[in-house]
Amino acid sequence: MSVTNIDDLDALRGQARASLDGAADEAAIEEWRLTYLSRKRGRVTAAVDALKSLPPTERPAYGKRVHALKGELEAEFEARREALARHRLDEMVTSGRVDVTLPGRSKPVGRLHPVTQTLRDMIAAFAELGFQVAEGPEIEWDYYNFEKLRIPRDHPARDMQDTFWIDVTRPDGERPMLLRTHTSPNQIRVMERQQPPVRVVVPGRCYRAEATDATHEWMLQQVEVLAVDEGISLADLKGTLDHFAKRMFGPDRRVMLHHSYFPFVEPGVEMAVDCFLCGGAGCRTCKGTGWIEIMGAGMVHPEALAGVGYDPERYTGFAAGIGVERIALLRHGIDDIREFYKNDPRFLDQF
Ligand code: FA5
Repeated sequence: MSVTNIDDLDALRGQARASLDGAADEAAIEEWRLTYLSRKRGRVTAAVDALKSLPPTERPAYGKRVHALKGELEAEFEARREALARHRLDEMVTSGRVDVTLPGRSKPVGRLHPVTQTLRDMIAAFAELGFQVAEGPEIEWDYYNFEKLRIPRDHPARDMQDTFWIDVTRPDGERPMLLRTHTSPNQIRVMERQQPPVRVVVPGRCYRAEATDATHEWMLQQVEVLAVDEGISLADLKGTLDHFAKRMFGPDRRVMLHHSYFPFVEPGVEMAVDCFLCGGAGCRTCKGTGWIEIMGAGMVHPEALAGVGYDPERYTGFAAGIGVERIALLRHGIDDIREFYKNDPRFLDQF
């Protein structure tokens, strides 16, 4: 509609103001500006241009009104644009606002597994006495796991440590490997590598085909202890294990050393700690004995020393194999070893 008189200007003003009021965002008011105020196709611009084609008598009144209208709409447009920009800023500030009075959201922090914590404390107790840490393979030769430890193929001691076997074909014939049943093969591995004096601890996982119960798992961790030198005696073994037990359980815990049999030591002993649950009276966890066995130990057998080229007339040594989970059970008063590897955070979070 081309505007040529004052009434048309009033109608144009009404439409322009109504549609500016309805423009809800910055894109809409830009569209409005193009419609009414753009230099090329704006309707108000056209109304100003129409001035030239009016008879001279009408021009003054029309001209005054059309310029006033243009000025008014330009001012309204600016005001509306500013209001919308302010509104957008307010919204950004409000939506991004942080309520500092709300409690913070804590992130869960992981920690070491209780068995790992115990293992580290065990190693620290031996490090204080000058022992170094060594490691050996979890998949082991029958040769190191049994034969060099004086447990030949037909020896009944193998029955106590049944495990998972792997047959490996080598150029020199078939040789069985297995998941090691204890850390003791590292006695041989360490002695083969070095000459006395030896003072090492060897931590690691072991595997047994075990009917599991409250104190037996099919995977267990041990720490092997080995000291070989001139003049080492059973008193050194006792003194070392005593230091270890006091360090782990404090001075008040009762510890018992009694005779036992392992083919690779002579004499052999076992160390037990009084049951934390029943205080020695006998319960399910200690199988009614009042004691929980924590390690096997003994004086390294002279034949084992000779087997690695050590002179058994000159050197003597002691060795021990300590169950890490058993120590953790006793320290924390846990009544079932199987809790450790269920990986239930409700259990693990307590340590
Ligand atoms: C041995 O493994 C010998 N190698 C220990 C040894 C080393 C003797 C050096 C002499 C010299 P034994 O099978 O008793 O022994 O295991 C040693 C310790 O490992 C046990 O006292 C116990 O603490 C832990 N242990 C053994 N079997 C399991 C099992 N199934 N679950 C959890 N802990 C176990």
